[in-house]
Amino acid sequence: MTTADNISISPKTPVVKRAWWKESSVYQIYPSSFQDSNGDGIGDIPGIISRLDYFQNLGVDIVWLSPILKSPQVDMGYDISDYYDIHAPYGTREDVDRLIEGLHERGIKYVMDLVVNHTSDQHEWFKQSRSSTENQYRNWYIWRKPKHDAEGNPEPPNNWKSYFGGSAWQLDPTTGEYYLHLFAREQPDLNWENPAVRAAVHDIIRHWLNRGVDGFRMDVINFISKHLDFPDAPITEDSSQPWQDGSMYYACGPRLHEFLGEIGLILKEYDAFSVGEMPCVFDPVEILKAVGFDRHELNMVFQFEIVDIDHGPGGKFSRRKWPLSDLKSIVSKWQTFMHTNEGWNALYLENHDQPRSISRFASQNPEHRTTAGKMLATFLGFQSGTLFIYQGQELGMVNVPETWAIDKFRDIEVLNYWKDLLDAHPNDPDLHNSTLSEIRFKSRDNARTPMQWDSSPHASFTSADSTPWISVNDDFKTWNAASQVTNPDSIFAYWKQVLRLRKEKADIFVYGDYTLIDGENENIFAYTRSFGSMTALVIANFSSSEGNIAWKVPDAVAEILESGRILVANYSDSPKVEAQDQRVIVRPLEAFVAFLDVSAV
Ligand code: ISL
Ligand code: CA
Repeated sequence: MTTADNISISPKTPVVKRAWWKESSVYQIYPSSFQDSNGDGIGDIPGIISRLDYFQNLGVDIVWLSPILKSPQVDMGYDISDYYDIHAPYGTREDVDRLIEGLHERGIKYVMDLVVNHTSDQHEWFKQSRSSTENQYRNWYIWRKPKHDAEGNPEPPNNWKSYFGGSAWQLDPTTGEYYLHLFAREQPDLNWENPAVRAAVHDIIRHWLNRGVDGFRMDVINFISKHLDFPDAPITEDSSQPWQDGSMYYACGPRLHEFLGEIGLILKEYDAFSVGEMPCVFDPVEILKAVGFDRHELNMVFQFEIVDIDHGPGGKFSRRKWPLSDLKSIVSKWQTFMHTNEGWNALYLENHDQPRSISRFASQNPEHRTTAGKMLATFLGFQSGTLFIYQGQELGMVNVPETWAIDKFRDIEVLNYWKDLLDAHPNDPDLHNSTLSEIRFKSRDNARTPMQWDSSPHASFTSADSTPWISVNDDFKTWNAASQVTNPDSIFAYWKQVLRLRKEKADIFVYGDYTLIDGENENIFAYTRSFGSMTALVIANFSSSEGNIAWKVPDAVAEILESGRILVANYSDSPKVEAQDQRVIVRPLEAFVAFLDVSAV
């Protein structure tokens, strides 16, 4: 079957093509929160260099750093003012050279965050652009004339909302026109229609590849091609709000694949790694256009369907209770589709924009926390795709404490949201309290608290007498790397095992196919991976409160449980299989992988 854009959707599974980037696992570092080396309370590149052996010990193949380029840090470096210089508190270009060298010596690749949907408003291009309608950089950004209300006051050209509150358009007094900013007003969107902009981006890509970078994570890369008529968004949210979600007019826009194809040509020359971030798109056919093996655009994409699963009617800071069967449909949809159609998945539950996975998807209750961390590692780590681990996830770090008041938070998204709430509802303490608890649950700052290295002051993220830019989580005395790295029962040790198994059994865990088992069960997520004579059964019990579950083993997998062996398990004794009536007793949050190779029996 062939659809528009020459994407062929295959009715049967082809043999999955091999590639080094499919067999790799990636560790994401948030530079400001990883390791401070000079006592200013901000993580830095020399700090990362001092921890190089940690990555090797864990067993990852690639390290990705969130942005380290020069930036006024309105959005933690996702607002870049110079693509060729390093944010001074993080270090120098020479520090980056040393980092790359140290990683390469250990056989680890370096992936850089490429933020080119927008720049900082302090970038020289934007300063020029805003200075006059005649400036040669004017057309590097997206400028539109105002609309006017009945009194003749200027109004934004359309009703799109910005991700960080208010309209996505900002009136610039110098020329009386509006510019588009899908994120903060200090993050103007670049105009990719302009070939000079694309050439400048290509130069940046080549520059860093030539300097030793092995690939890129591309920030909101599906937003770079907009519908140029800028239509009003339909009213899909609270209709009293003037600003609405315009993503249907800027996500995966008309020229996206032309632009990605141009970038892909450069990446191919260097055999570089690439993962694109693509919010607002849930149709795998859309994403296959970028990640189809022979399309030569991107290796893989971060889609948002799992991490948006608990967004309620009021958006991210409202809750939605989701049944496990929803997660099963989402996972199975992407697993099967990419496998059948020569695409590829990026597997993740955490990153710098998401709350901690144990708090969000399982239970951070102390009695369950270790088991929960291992269960999620099992659930995610044996799926088909390239695996991403976010700093601290390998230690079972959790969300910020319930005691955090709003003054502890640092993220522009949350602070703007809070300010808008206070403006709209100044005298509603109940609403303030309930919102604060949503913020504690979902805020991006949950992922941004400093790495917990050991039980010394500030968890050794920074020196004892300095103040970290954001508070260390209260639980660091118990939950830290020092207590886990040498403990064979730790979450860290478990992740190590998962990573090792993916390597040792790449045929099945990287290239094998995926089948969901018992799709209706609302507690146990079970799937198989298989390749040739091998089958692995992956079981993950998401429930912590149902007690032991006597799981009727489906016929399709009974043999694996009876004759197979356990590769990895999060309870110290083996799973309890009662062979007579084909039941297995699955304990709270229990997870394991059973493996059978019939050619070896
Ligand atoms: O976390 C979000 C807001 O709730 C997401 O919508 C997020 O804004 C989206 O995933 C895009 O994220 C990326 O681009 C942003 C930056 O703030 C994020 O940190 C980055 O990952 C703008 O550059
Ligand atoms: Ca520092």
